[in-house]
Amino acid sequence: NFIVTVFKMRAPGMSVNRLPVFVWSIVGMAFMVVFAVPALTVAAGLLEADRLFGTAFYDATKGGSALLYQHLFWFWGHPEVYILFLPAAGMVATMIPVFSKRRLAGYLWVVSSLIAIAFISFGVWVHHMFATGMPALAMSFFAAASQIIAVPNGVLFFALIATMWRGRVRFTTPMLFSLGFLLIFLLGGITGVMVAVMPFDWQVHDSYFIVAHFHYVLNGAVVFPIFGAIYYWWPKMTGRALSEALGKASFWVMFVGFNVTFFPMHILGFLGMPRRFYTYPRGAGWGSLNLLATVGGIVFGLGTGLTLLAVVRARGRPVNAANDPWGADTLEWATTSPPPDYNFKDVPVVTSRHPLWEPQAIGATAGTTGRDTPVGGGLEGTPEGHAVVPEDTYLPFLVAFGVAVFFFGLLIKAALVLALGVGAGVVGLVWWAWRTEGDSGDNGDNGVGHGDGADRRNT
Ligand code: HEM
Ligand SMILES: [Cu+2]
Repeated sequence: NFIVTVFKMRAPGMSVNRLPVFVWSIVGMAFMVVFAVPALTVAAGLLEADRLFGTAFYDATKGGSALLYQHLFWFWGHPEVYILFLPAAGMVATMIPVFSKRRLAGYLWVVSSLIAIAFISFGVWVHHMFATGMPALAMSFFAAASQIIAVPNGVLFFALIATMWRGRVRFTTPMLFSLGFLLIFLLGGITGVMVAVMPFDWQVHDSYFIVAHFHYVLNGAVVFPIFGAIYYWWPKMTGRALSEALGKASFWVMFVGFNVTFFPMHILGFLGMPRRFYTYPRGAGWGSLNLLATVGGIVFGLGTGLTLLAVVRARGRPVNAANDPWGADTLEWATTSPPPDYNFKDVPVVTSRHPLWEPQAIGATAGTTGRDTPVGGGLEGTPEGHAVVPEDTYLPFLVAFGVAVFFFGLLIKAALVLALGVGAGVVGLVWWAWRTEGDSGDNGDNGVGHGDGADRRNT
């Protein structure tokens, strides 16, 4: 969906070098999902076969290999962490320029780095298996690739710092969360490069050091940007701004709580505390740091609670957010807050990477009608025609529900439940495909820009 939308349904003039960085990050993420998730599907499929049909893909006693499972799992698992990270980086690279009142420094470099990260992250999965006793030479390639990924990350970092350096920074809530991202991801990235070094990893593997690493990257580099993005886009999504006072308080409480919780875990790892145990022996010397982490966890929870409070309080407010409350540059801020279902009555014509900072840069095509939308792509975003977007439907939910029931049936080994799941899934899928086919009709190849939309209306 994301890939087709970005490749084929861009506004006229939205050439690839004018695409917002956030959109680039979504494209990178979507391609990674396409290539990474099949490995997980296969891993789960073979596991099910071992469980149900007595095959022995993973059972070493019958000639299988447990390592095969790890390879398949981490071939998905490592790209997955960057699947989470890429959109978050895109959010930060969107917000920092807006609150620095300056174009993103090195747009081309940032976009190339995001794409490079997407590629490289498929060549590092064995760094999760350094302790499995594979040949050191084989593993060293993966160690090198893991360290190389710090290069595009560094480019991203310096571009963001340069943007702030040359700009006038406004410390709004989204900006604070973005700065929190920079600080926390820096530490998480450094511990990442540390564990990418095999001899170091052998010391800390499966210890709390790893728990510290992945919370610094996941929480710092994904959760903080998402919180910032909630404050940033909430007025656009709902027409109601969130309280800046609560937002800033939420940030500071979360930031302090986060570090108090997870920083001590680095030290606990060095002290030898293993991960994946719910308890530890009295007298191991880990007590006070764990107590500190517990207190920090409560503080962090309170901090997220402040954002929840901001969201609840905003619900009672009138819908009066301005179209572009932050003075941002990208197109979503050109329409009303919240946008109408169709986003724009007249699809904008784009002539700049920062259309709202150069108002003369927005033109408008003829209005579209009904569920009709222009189709355009290629490098230049050239209009090619138009397409009719299908009506909203709950059918994908039915398909997902069927799939979930199917897997539940496998889990409890109940054939009837399994069959019901397949039934619901297949019915949903066929029905969905059928009506999508009917919706688009055969008028997808008419030209665009006729002005009078009647000839393009879906009847
Ligand atoms: C500078 C880039 C990074 C490098 C070099 C790196 C390296 C590593 C290595 C070598 C491990 C395995 C440690 C072990 O189990 O002994 C690991 C674990 C992990 N990393 Fe990273 N990492 C990086 C960035 C990230 C990011 C951005 C995320 C998420 C957004 C992430 C999430 C995780 C997670 C969840 C684990 C633990 C997996 C498990 O349960 O065993 N890492 N990382
Ligand atoms: Cu990894």
